[in-house]
Amino acid sequence: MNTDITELNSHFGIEDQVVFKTIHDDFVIVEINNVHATASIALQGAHFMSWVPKGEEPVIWMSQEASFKSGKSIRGGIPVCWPWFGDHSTNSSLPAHGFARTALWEVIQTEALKEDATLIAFRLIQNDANHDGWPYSSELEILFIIGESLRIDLVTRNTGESAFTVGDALHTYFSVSDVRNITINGLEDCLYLDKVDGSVEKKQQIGAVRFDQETDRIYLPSTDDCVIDDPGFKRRIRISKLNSESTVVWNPWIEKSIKMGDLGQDGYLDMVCVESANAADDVVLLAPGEKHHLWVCYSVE
Ligand code: TA6
Repeated sequence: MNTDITELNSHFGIEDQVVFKTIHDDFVIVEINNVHATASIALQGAHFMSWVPKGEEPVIWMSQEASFKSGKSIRGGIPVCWPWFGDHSTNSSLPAHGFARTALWEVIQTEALKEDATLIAFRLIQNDANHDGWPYSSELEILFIIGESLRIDLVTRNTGESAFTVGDALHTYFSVSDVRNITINGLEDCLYLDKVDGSVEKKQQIGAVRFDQETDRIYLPSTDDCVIDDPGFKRRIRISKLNSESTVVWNPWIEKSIKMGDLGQDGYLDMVCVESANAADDVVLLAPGEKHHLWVCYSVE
């Protein structure tokens, strides 16, 4: 696996636009800088960590207490949940949200696009360690286009001889002025599983989603754009998606934040997760040779 900074920069670097470096001693990241925005992505998990459109507040939230240690998930950014969402269906000792977000990925492409945007793509490095709970032949790639918007394409391929069912999500932490003062539109009347009270009966969303307590919901089916309306930052963040019928909305609130310990002092006030997923009944069956694209576009209005 190529983590040599010099080699990465010589093969994939683009002068002043795509630069690889290490942080916290040995954590390899890539920094992107173009006319539209700056961004940063860790090689571990192909974990998108920051996106700051020029002249905007950061759109993606990163915890002040996030740790950048090999094999440990990063609190914030856009964790890639794959090949399952939440707990593994039969073996709860396996990592929640799968292994992709803590595994090493390799860079496969970088390109300066004509609309002054930057493309960068990664592939998950499959190895024996990855096969605990996932005895299948598969390939996972992710492509980011950082421009006026942020476009992401998570592509799962079945490269084996047997069908498999895959769950995934872009577990995106959005930065907000104060979660108590925002609303999420686009989920009105949708049914949802409420994980806070054990997801027994489906509930129905009445009006926009507001936050005054721990919120952990899987809206299903939900295919419309979601819009985070944030009067404090005087902006709206639009979340468009394709090939996903489940949307997860999460804020840990006070007690859970304290238990989790890595959201920072009152960090829960500054973030909300709106996750475009294939979760619960929305998991995807792939026959040999088939592929699935989970696609999102984030834009600021
Ligand atoms: O997507 C919401 C959720 O499943 C919550 O239940 C909470 O566990 C959150 O993900 C964070 O999970 P993590 O494994 O990153 O701590």
